[in-house]
Amino acid sequence: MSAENTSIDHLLTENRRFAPSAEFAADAVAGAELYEKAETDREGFWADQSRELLHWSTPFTQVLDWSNPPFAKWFADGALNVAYNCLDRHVEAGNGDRVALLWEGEPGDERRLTYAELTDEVKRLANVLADLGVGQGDRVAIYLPMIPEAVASMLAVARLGAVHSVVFGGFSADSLRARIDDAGAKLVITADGGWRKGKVSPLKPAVDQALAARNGLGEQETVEHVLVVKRGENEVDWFEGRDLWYHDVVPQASAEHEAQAFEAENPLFILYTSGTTGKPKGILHTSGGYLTQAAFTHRNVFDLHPETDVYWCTADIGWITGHSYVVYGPLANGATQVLYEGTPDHPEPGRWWDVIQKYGVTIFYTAPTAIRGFMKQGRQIPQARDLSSLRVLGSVGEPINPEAWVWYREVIGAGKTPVVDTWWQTETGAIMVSALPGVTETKPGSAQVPLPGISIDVVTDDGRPVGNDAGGLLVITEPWPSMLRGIWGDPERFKETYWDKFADQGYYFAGDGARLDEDGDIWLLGRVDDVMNVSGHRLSTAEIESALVAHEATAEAAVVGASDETTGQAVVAFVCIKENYLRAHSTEGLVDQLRLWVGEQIGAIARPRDVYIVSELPKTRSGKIMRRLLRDVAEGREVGDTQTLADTMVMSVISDQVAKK
Ligand code: 6R9
Repeated sequence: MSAENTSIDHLLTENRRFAPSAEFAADAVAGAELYEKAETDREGFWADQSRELLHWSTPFTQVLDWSNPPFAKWFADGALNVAYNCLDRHVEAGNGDRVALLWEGEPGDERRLTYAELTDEVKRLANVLADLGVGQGDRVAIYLPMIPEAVASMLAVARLGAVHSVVFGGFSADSLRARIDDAGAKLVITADGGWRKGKVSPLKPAVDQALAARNGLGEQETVEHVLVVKRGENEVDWFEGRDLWYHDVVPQASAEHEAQAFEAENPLFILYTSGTTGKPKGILHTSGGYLTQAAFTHRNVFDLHPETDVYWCTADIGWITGHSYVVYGPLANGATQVLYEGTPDHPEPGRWWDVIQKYGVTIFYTAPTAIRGFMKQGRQIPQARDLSSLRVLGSVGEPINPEAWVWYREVIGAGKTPVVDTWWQTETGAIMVSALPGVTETKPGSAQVPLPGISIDVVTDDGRPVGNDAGGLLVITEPWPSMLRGIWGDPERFKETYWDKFADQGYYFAGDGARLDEDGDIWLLGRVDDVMNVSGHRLSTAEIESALVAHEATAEAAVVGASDETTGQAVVAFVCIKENYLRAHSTEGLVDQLRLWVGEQIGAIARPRDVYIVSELPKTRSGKIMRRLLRDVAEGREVGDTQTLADTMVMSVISDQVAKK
């Protein structure tokens, strides 16, 4: 990155600071001594955490084996059972009556499962799976809505030492087929359908299609059985001999099942990342290191007090956040959590706030895109609910602009809850960069500091540290317990994608741009492919979006670099306007106002060439804005593949709105 990279300084002029209250700090799980301990002996620190947080059937004596980089082994001579750690041991410790899952279906139905009940369910299901031939190392695909059986399925597979591959319920039959084939899954666990936006969205038909011969592929060959949960009550086709109803086999199965210990590096799951190009990558995670870091981060970043907290992470189990912070972290820590099936705005925009009020949620973890969506609807909606139970708020998935961060704290957190912005990836398995809520003085918009035991730097393209007050590429400089162990079936691609770029230094390349401020705090600037170059100046999409969103009219903004004959790239912005603003103002002249505003906020170089006012932005099902598609519109090209969009219609609406201008 160039030294005259001054334009992104704008983000860093954010100077609001929020220190933890003395009251919060006094009762906080994590104190500053964690950093000192990790600093003195990094591996010893992780070994201590692992011993403290987990039950090892065979204690480990080795911590990290990095003799064959980039293939790491953690705690390799130890053995444990992941499901036992998430379930049985809490029951054995006398906490069987503690609620594990406070489940709410979208139509308003409810189920509460205690640790004892969830353990029982998982043991029965493990017996059923074992009878169907699932054993250590076998792959099981899970394609389910957000229902308790989804959590139970992941844990039952883990209990047998088998490997799950959860496929998000919004993915098509083709994507499901590709993932089942790549992993060579033996069994699929699905449901007839689940509730979304007030109606049943079918799942089983997509499984049937995925397994059938079509699109030039023969019949799928590795799947022997499909286990089907009844949820949507929709009609489904049935294949005798292959398909089984969950309710016909699981309640009848024995609830006796002794968990066998597996070695620490036994594979736990494969999770496919929605790759920007090409074939999805099957990110592989293993057991002991993954569970250690998932449990450690969940406990310390969210200040979990398992006896009293009610935790809610809104992520679907189809994403890494659902794996680490709905299933493994919270359950390993014996937390009580909300599991919600549906969409945030059904039957009306305040549904999430109703859920928080109803269950007295104390810790809430969601994505910036959701927060900006709520900002767009206006603060009256959350303010009509009692959210006073909340005491920690978390953010994940993309950079959170300071305006959204402050709104989150002020409106949702009553101006007093700590907000933790957590940076991590499917590949890292668990949170890597975040404030600790009882320790860190927080800065809106900055993910801030590596967690204890994690080594991060920001470097130039050739791997030299940029130092404070400069931008570059985010790298992880030392192996960490929950790191990916590879890409399923493709060790070469694993090396190429993450390790080749900084092979000399042995750094992991995350693919994110970042900047260190004068205190050395980390500001994430988006994927490096989202960094624009305008007249030789580097501009961050995140920075300009942040400026746009700071304008009173703007609810949400996406910025792309469109190729431009004279300047190389030009800034093109797509903005959604707040409903409240539209009620009171016309949009006449607003485009020019916004252009000037950005110029004022950042500098003339950042002023967008074009600003388009649109009603919605194209997002993936995990809520990431698909800038690639907006770039197509901005450059006047035919819009590319929209398959991974949550709403595939949105691009034709945007193209029309842009054409009308
Ligand atoms: C957990 C998750 C990973 C990518 C990552 C980065 C972006 C995630 C972020 C963030 C800025 C944060 N990202 N958290 N950027 N601040 N707090 O989202 O995993 O779906 O694999 O995405 O998301 O660009 O590289 P995944």
